Parts: sequence; C-alpha cells; structure tokens
Amino acid sequence: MSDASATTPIELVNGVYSTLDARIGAYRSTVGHPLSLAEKILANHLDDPAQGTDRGGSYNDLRPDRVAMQDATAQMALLQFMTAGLDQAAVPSTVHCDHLIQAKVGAKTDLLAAESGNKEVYDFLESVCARYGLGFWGPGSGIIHQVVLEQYAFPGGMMIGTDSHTPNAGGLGMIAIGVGGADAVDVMTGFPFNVRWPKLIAVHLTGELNGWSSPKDVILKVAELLTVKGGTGAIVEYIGPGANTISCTGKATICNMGAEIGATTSLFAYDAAMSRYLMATGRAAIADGADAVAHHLRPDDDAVTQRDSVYDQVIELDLSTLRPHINGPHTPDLAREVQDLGAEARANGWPLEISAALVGSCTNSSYEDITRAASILRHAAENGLRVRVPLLITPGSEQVRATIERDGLLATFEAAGATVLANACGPCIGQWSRPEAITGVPNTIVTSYNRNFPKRNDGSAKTHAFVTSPETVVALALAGTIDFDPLTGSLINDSGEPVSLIVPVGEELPAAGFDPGENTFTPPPADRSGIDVRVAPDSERLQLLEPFEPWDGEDFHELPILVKAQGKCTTDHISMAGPWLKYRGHLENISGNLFLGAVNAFTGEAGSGKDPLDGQTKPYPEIARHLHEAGQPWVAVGDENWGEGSSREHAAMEPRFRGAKAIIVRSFARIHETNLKKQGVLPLTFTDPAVYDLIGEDDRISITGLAQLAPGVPVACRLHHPDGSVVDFTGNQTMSPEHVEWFRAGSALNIIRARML
Ligand code: MIC
Ligand code: SF4
Repeated sequence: MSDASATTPIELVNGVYSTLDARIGAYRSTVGHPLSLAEKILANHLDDPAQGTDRGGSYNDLRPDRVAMQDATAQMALLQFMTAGLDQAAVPSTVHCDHLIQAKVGAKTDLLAAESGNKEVYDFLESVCARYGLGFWGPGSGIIHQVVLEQYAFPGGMMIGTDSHTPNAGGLGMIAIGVGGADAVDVMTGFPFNVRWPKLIAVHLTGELNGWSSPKDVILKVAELLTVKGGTGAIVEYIGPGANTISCTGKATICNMGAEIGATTSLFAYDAAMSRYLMATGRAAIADGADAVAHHLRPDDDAVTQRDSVYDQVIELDLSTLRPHINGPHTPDLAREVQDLGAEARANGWPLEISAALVGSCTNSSYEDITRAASILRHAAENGLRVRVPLLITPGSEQVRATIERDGLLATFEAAGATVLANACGPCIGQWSRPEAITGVPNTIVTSYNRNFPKRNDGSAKTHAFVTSPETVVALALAGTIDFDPLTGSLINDSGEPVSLIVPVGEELPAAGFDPGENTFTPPPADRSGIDVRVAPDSERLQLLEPFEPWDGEDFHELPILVKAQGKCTTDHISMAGPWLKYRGHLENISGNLFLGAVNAFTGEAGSGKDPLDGQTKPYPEIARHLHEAGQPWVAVGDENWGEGSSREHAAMEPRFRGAKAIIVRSFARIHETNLKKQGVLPLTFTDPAVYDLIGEDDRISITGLAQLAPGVPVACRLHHPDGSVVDFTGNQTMSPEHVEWFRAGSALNIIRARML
C-alpha cells in the first residue's frame, strides 16, 4: 500500500527498523565477517533474506522503501508505468518538477515562463500522480535531491530515484540508488529492484575540515583518486572519526557527487549531525527511532578497525590536511588544489578570466553552504571589494530559499549583484540562456555543481566548467579569474588597497529553524476514480509508448556500425539535455538528438558520420532514422565508461527505437548498462580491448549463438572488413538469467506487461 504524503511517515520508518535485529543477525551469521553499514541496510531490504549474496557477482532482489522521480525522467518512467495496467503505485512515490525550468532572467519570471511553456508536461505529470496515487512536487518546490533530503530520506532506509544524484540521501544514512525509469517501473508495479550486489569501498576519514576546506573538497579529492569509473559497481562508505565532524548536508554533498565516480551509491553512518538535521527539518520522531537502533545504523566497530579485510578497497583521507580543490574542465575527476589552477590553465591555454560564477544546485545549496559563501561576500562588501563577474545562485529547495531569504542571506547575494534563479536545476543541466557573444568563444565558468562535461551548462563546447565549493566559487567571482588563491592571495578594493579574504564562517542549521516557504506539494486525491490522464495525439512533447518487438530468435548478421565513438561518450553525448529536455516524453522527437555529442572516431567530428546505406555524411540522428525506416538494424561501438553520467534512459531507448541491436564498448557505466538491458539492447564489452582499434568505418559486425545466450558466457562476434577479410572476437556480457529474459522478450517492460495481463 503506498502512502504518497509530503514526508515519510514514522510508521514506514518503524516498519523498516522492526526487522533490523533479525535480518542483520541472520546475515551476519551467513557472511561470517564484521559488517559494513551498507551490508546491514541491504540485508534488511533483501526480497528473500535467504538469497545468497556475492559482492560484485550475484544479482539480488531488493525491496526499496520509496521511489522518487524528477520531471525530465518521470515522463518516460510514467509512460512505461501506465502501460502496466495497475491502479496504484505499489510503494510511496513522488515526482519533482525541477529540470525543465530555464534560467534566463531570475526566479519569478523564469518560473512563470516554465509554468506556461511546460504546461502540457506539468499537467500530464500532475494527472498521472493523481491517477496512480503519487505525490506531486510542483515547479518551484526545489531540486529532487534536496526535497528528498528534507522530507523523505531516513537513516537505514532504502530508495531508488530516476536521477543519478539520488545518492545525495546517503548524507542521511539512506541507501539511495540512481536508476533508469524502467527500474522505477519495476518497483512501482510491485516487483523487486534487481541490482548487482555491490563491492565496498571505504573512505576512512580522520581529522577535521578547517579553514577554506569543505565537504565538497572531500569528494573532489576522492574523484581524483578513484576517477570517473573507479566507483563502478561499488558502494562508497565513509567511515572513521572524521565522518562525525561533517554536517548532514555536507555528507549529502559528498554522497551526491559520488555519482561522478560511477558508484552505485555512497553512504554515511547515522550520527549526531544527522539527528540534528532530522530535528531541524521537523522529523524528531525519526531521530528518536534512529537513536533506538543506532547500533544497526553504523558499521560494526570491528569493520572499521579491520577495514582492510572487510572492504574491497580502502582510501585513507586526513581532513585536517585536505586543501580546497577545483576540478575540471570537461571531466569531474581532473583535480588539483585551487592555488595550482592558474598555472595549469596558462599551460593549457584555458581562459583565466571567468565569464560566470554559479552557486547552488542539488549538490551545494544547503544552509551551511550559503552561510559560508555569504560570509565571504559580506566581508568583501565591507572592505570595498566587488564581484567582478555575473554571479548566479540556485537555491536547492523552496524551504532553503525561504529560509535564506528570511535570514538576509539572499539579500547579501543580491547586494553583491547576484541573480537569484528559481529553485531548480537551471544552468546545471543546460537550461541556461546565455548570449552567443560569450559562449561562442572559449570561456571559463566556475560552479558548485557536480558535472562539467562539454556543453553541459550552456550548450557550448567552448565553455570550460570547473567545479568547486560554493565559498571558492564566490572567492573566484571576487577575483574575476581562476588564477587566484583565496587562502593567500589579496584583491585590490575600490580604494586601491589590497584586501585578503576572511576564512568562511558557516552555520550548520538555521538558528531560527527552517521556513517552509510556499506549499508546493499536491498529494493524490482520496478518490482517484474519475481522473483521466490525457496525452494529446498530436503532442510534440508527449507520446504514448508502443512496446518494443520481442527478439525474433535470429542471430545478428553483418550489421553496420552507426557510430564508433572516440573518447568519452557520456549520456550527454548520447542524448543531450538543454534544449532537448522538452522532448523527454516523446521518444520519436527526442531521437532527433541521438549521438549528437558523440565524437566520430574516424573523423574526430562530433555528431556526424557516414550513412552506411548511401555513403553520405550526415548527422547521426538522421542516419539512425534512415536505418530505422529502411528496417536496417545496427550496432554502436565505443571506448571506456560508455554512458557515464546521467540516469536518463532515453540514452538507451533512442538507440533501441532506431534499431540498435548491440552496443560494444571497452566498458560501461552501471546505470546505462542496466538501461540498455532493460530496453532489450545487448551490452557487450570487448574481451580484448584492442579489437576496438581494428574496427573500420565500412566494417560490419555479426553476433552469433544468441539462442545460447546465458549468464556470464561470452558472445561470439565477427568483424567483417570491406575486403572480405574477417576478425573473430568475443564480447563479454554481464547478463543474469532475468536479463536474458528481458532480451528475449524485447524489453523488461514486456515481461511486466505479460505478467499483469
Ligand atoms: C544530470 O545531472 O545529468 C541529470 C539531468 O540530473 C540526470 C537526469 C536526466 O538526464 O534527466 C541524472 O543525473 O540522472
Ligand atoms: Fe539537477 Fe544538476 Fe542536480 Fe542533475 S546534478 S539533479 S541537473 S541540479
């Protein structure tokens, strides 16, 4: 029975806590080693407690407590859910309107523009929520992860969310996993969530952050150490005495950006900081409940002392010596300390001058973040310093916005000339309208966001985005250049005198409590019988889904290669966001962006290649449409960490819709690989990565023996060169028996549909 209220009811939490003793006790006796926190929470959510688990090996069924979806992914998730024929979502689920609001002028104007521009989509989402018993957070309510942290996350809980930064809730001790819409559909239709039992990485924290160093610097450093694929298939658990010195929202920042290292999720143990946050956000009953079972909400003491044998990998990090970092451009793991950036930028020809500075996003817009950044601005203003570049701020939620307005913090930003944007993703997801005069030339921006792939923020590959803490963003905005060390540098003020910045001072939580602001939540109505979900047949933005065809039982013979991508091919490269977000509910229209960002390995150009049917050079989406219309299936080839970044399943559905049979790459990012399996596309990795180099533009690929497709058995492939010569190779796959069924049925959803009928 689902309960889509504005906050997680204590009954749900108590239900989860009531099984901890028995479940954890049983699990401990089967594995025979001290337990990490991740194992405890997962064991308590196993669908079948007797099911064996094998780290990095077994796929297990879990029962999450909640589902959350944001507007840009909810559309496709709910279009799929609707085809299952249920009357109500099986677990408490919510939809959050945050991604579709474009940042142009400022909060009020932009929100009004979004409400009218996206009306059809918001009406659709609101009516689906009402019809199927989901909670609806309207535009202006805030970014999904912040609202979840404030309202729904709880220590020891487990949730999935259709957004890669769902792990934000790990800051409140919850296992929160980012998934594609099809996984959300499983859970909303009452099926378990299936995931590979994760490996465990411990980050053992000692010491205490000080001065300019902030939680963001912890994850910027960890991203450097683990790289964008180092967390793949693992839960990163932050342990050790240093963890307790970080605020709850700071922990959330760290877990949030764990998405950038590919981790399944990241997690902190329940502690006093979490209790304080629960109290401050009106959830004292949950804090009491958690206190009563606190020993289950942290790793065993022995797991921490014997960490080298309990965890698969251990990173030691001394917070006391950690210095402020800044990562980028173009990849979130390119890290260095802030004072080293100037020299590196000069050596690489990156513009030193900053064209815009942005504070906020789901990663960094807590009360603590904003007070720390504001303290720098206040001191600067008192000492005749000015912000030298456009400064933009996106509050993470209506509650944060109302509170920082009440406490005069927004006024500090506005006095410094900052533009306050809507409580939404905005420039973080390319929803940022900037003049061509700026974006048309190489330029540098600094943000407190988490992602910085090319074109991510303003659609321009010429924009170099660097991610850092909010206080460092503000310091660099005062300097106007990335060649500045806030710790030791000084800036010249209005009177021509040098001024050094003070060390940022923050407040963990508002002394006067949070101001909830406007009510932006709509619960489902008690009587849902008469509610109609309407999708206009001629809509450009919404399209009802047709089931994908089941596999025809044939092997794949001599398929052309639509794209051989070189280097990074993230979900942004496969299915760009920004202006394309408007088609997230219309599979055919959004397929107009397929591979627009992918770099053609034969030409070095992004977004275009040779049409295998007529030999002409065209944009990839046009070639894909041509192949689709001609009934010609195809494959795509790529390099490492294919599908890194977002959870958007469009990056799997578009290729599927256009006729992709297999994606063959050196390695995959977790969410995207699952999304491909869910939609019936075969994800293969080269057993011998060198085969990638042998693939030519006019080659074809055969994949055979598919009738024998079985878990873990490599698949036979053959590369056909145009001169008739061939190269045989194998593709590894990570299919479970269930995944093989999805492939045969044409998609995971086809199986759900069949079971529901
Ligand atoms: C992102 O940060 O890339 C997004 C936009 O939030 C995505 C979701 C999406 O593409 O809709 C994510 O992280 O999953
Ligand atoms: Fe929104 Fe950016 Fe957070 Fe994604 S990372 S949820 S786009 S604010």
